Amino acid sequence: MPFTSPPRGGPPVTFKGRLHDARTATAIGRWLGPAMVVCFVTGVLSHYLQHPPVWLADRLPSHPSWGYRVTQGLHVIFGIAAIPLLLAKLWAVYPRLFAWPPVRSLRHGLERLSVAVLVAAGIFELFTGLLNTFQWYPWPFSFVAVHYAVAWVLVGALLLHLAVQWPRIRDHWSLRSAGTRALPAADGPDRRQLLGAVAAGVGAVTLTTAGQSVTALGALDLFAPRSPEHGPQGLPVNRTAAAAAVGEAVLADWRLTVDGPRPYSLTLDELRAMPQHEVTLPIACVEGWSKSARWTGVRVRDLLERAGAGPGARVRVVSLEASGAYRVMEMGRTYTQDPLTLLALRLGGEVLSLDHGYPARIIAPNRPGVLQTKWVGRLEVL
Ligand SMILES: Nc1nc2c(c(=O)[nH]1)N[C@H]1C(S)=C(S)[C@@H](COP(=O)(O)O)O[C@H]1N2
Ligand SMILES: [Mo]
Repeated sequence: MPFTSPPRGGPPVTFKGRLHDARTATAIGRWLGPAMVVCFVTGVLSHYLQHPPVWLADRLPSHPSWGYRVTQGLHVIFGIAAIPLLLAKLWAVYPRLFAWPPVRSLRHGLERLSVAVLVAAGIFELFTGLLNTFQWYPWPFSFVAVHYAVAWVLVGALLLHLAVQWPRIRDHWSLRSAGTRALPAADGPDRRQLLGAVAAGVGAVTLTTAGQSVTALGALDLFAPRSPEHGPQGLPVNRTAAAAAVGEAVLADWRLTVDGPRPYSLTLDELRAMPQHEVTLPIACVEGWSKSARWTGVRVRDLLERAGAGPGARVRVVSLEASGAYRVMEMGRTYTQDPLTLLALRLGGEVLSLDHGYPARIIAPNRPGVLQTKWVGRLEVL
């Protein structure tokens, strides 16, 4: 009798097609796995640049100045590429996810549990990461802390999965190896078409979003949430002065206060009278967009020296913003000593616009955008 429901408790469907076999799953996995590894490594790096433990804070490298731009660019590029890969992978293996009976033995049960964790953590990371690039946080927890914690769960589940599936992965790794274990001698057009379609999908999402950090691909940047070209003075803005409630009232009688062994304060004109330096450094937002720009201002090193700080000094930078996650930032000695680290007053030759941090903002090499504090009011030598 065709088209009847399967008997209660029986397998809903039996899949024989090669698109759902271990070889297809492996072929997709060997792209998805490395993408996840790139995301994990660059993500951990980003985490330590933003939240260094005490022993690391003074050792973070301020070079190469474009380092964070590249690693965070890769984080978001590979994260976006992993989305079609994960969907394809889930599609290839879904008959196994509904295997019947659900648990055959303790070992089988544990295996399935680890896959459940892997799938859940993978979907969670890609979903929250993608929404973060749109600055959309429709959840009640802190994105940064939870995205970071789940990354460790994901990488643990991935290692376990690789270990459990190792025999199958080994047998199917190379699509050319005909194999000895009852594999089809050559791959038919169906699998090649599927993998071709997946590759095309990955290529399409990558090419149409990578332009937010890869300048050469800027013209193809159709879907990235930020275009590096749009914004005052040719640079995007994440948090505007209006959103940060920094306006004329806050800026009236602005002075830069520097606390240290010999505290002092300066008006904007006095700051402008100090030796000015020009640097070309990128803003590299954790959300993936980045853009290089030309900044002019006073070296942080000079400002700290003037306050009587020694060469190993660290600094706390406080913004005029009344509240906000990035109001206060600390900087270790590698950054404070770097001649490229400025309290910038100008951008692209013009006075900083209010949205870019007027009257003064931090710009430092090899640092996440969140630490390039705008509307600076006070420096404290630590
Ligand atoms: N005071 C303050 N500074 C800040 C922020 C902020 O919210 N408050 N946002 C940061 C973030 S997330 C980025 S990416 C850069 C962006 O700088 P831009 O707006 O000049 O491009 O500023 C940083 N500086
Ligand atoms: Mo950012």
